[in-house]
Amino acid sequence: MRGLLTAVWWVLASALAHANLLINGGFEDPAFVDNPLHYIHLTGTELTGWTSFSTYKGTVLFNDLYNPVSQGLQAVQIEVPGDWISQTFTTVAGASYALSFDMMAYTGYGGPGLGRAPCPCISLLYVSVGSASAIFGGNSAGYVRETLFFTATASTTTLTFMNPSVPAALGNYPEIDNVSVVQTSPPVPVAEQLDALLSTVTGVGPGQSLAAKVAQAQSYYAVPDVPDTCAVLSAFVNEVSAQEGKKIPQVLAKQITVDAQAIMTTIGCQN
Ligand SMILES: [Ca+2]
Repeated sequence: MRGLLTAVWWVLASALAHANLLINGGFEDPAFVDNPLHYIHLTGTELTGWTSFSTYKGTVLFNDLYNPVSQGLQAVQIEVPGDWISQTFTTVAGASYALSFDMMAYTGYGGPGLGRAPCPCISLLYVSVGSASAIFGGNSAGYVRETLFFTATASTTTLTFMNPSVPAALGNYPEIDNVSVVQTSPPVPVAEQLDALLSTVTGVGPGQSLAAKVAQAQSYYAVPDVPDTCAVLSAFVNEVSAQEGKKIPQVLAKQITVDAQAIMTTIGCQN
């Protein structure tokens, strides 16, 4: 039975693998009637599927008479540092995903390359999704497809595109289009996640305390005794937090915390 369920899961997972989990990733809705500016400003939730935040006039939804779009008839520009758009979508904790999007910089400032004042014609975009975040650079030469891989840590995941607060010299407008999130692999079984966590923390921190806690969690989970598995993992996360930047390097501490919390989410620990 378990083999059959696994087989069914894999079929479902492969079907899911090609489905875009985002709504309106091409920014075609709402379609706007062209005007002399060839764009409109959107605030709040007018951009279907997305939430927008702006300290100025809003997210710029434009057509190709303003600047090129990479898909369909419209794309967005996040004009002011600190402004963002975001969308929350359904995920499976522990599953892996790929976020892809097309990005460029506004050509009105010249370019490609460094362009003319007030360029450089590079736009920067801060992207945050699931357990991953990164800053991408766009160029006014044209759209480049970017990809960020992430692992979901909960049943929903929020994607945010933000114009980072950078020096005005680098403040050209980031433009994005054709955004998609697809699942690339099903969740790793909890037993395998615990094995991986044990191997990551072996030799990390003071004594064998962290490794001992993971081994204890493995014993409880094998019973299965979920409440005690949760209690041990919770104590593990607290110990990592107490040692972060001391006996455990900060980056490693964050990583093993995310890994442990992903397991806790998957098995349904009540935080
Ligand atoms: Ca589009």
